[in-house]
Amino acid sequence: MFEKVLVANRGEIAVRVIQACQKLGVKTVAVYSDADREALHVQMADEAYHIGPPPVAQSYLNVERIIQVALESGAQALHPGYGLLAENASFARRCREKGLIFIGPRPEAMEAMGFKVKARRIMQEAGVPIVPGNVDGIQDLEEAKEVAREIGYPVMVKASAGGGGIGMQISRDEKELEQAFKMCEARAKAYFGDPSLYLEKYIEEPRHIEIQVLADNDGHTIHLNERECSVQRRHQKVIEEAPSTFVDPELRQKMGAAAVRAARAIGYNNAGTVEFLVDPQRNFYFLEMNTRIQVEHPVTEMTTGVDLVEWQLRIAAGEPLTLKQEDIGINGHAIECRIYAEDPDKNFMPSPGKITRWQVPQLEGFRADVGVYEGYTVSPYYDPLLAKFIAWGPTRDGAIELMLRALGTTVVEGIKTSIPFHIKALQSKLFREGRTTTNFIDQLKKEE
Ligand code: MV4
Repeated sequence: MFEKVLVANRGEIAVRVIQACQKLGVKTVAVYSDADREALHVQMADEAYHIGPPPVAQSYLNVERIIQVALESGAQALHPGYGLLAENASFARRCREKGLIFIGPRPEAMEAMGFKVKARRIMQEAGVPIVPGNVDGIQDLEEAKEVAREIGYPVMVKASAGGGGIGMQISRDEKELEQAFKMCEARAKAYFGDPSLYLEKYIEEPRHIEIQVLADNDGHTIHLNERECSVQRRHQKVIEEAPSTFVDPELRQKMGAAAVRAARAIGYNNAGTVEFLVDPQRNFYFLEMNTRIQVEHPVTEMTTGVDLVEWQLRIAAGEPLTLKQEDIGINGHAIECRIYAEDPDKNFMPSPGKITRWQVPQLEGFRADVGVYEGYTVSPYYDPLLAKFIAWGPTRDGAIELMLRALGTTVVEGIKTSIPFHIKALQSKLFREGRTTTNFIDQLKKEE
């Protein structure tokens, strides 16, 4: 195992990674910006180094400075967490050049998944179902119209270089396609510096269900079941759970096998997630692969008993994955609520500021992954995720009850949080009945 690891992140995920290192007896190095001098991850690490001013471009994305700190501190490896540098293949390459181990997949695997059309082609060849559409880019509007006629309306125009819903639009007829094409082209160019687009059949009322995978450096690959992540707001996940109420054992087996094929097709190593859209008839389609640890990984940990961050470290250190597919079961049910510094009464407007009171209960089966503390000031510079609440129960109802108890007894003062939204959501008939589709939040408003 490594002696020392640099954690190239901040907030709750930096804390989570530091805890995993502590469990394995690994020393930790934190990095921080001017805005994070008082941050929890800095206090928890064995050493901490200042890397720049608050904007991420000058601090947490400052590749050369972070690598310099890693080398100076004597760290052998670097954990990128999620976001920031986590899916940056050239950063992973730079680490390798400098003799540092990047705790994540090989840069080649990241690159294979970074470009959507390429990823679709690889998946199609590997026998992983993809959304009907084209696997070569589209040259112009005329070609788009042709492809749309073939697959049938409605279609979705997407950016080849894209992700996260940016530069993506539905077209229900040829006239809408003309507008969407122009719009998406401009967005794709602005956001990704690449205007190329492709088309997919539009899947109505889809669910977002993803499969966790683990693979060691020798290609031994397993899946750890699904997470249901359909409850989202503007492509930002809000509540996640495992298992999904929509997935039966047969579908789980099929999706799991497809996810393993996807990982093998790109020679994947370390922890990863294969995202699928699932339609109301339970057809599933590959959407993208996330080549990092994800925010919602704890619901998988709590239902499988597998510590995913620990395995990330072990695999990166060259250990074989000793878990076998038949070792992975599902124990009970887990739900995660993302606690953001946002005001749900003001259209989820960010609510930075000083936390004057922070009291989170300790309950059996309840886990809180926290990045803040009482007296800490939430900076407007970063993602407003304060903490994640994860509740486990032998049944889904049990998990919901425990989460409601935790949310109801948490005291936060000084800033607004998304806690009132979560209480409303978990109490709704819609959520209780497991009707957690991608339009859950709109439907919740109607139910009120
Ligand atoms: C789709 C879709 C319907 N049909 N693709 C949104 C984010 C991006 N990763 C993919 N997304 C979608 N792609 C086809 N062909 C609907 C969505 C979508 C969505 C997907 C998962 C969770 C929430 C969503 C909210 C709006 C749209």
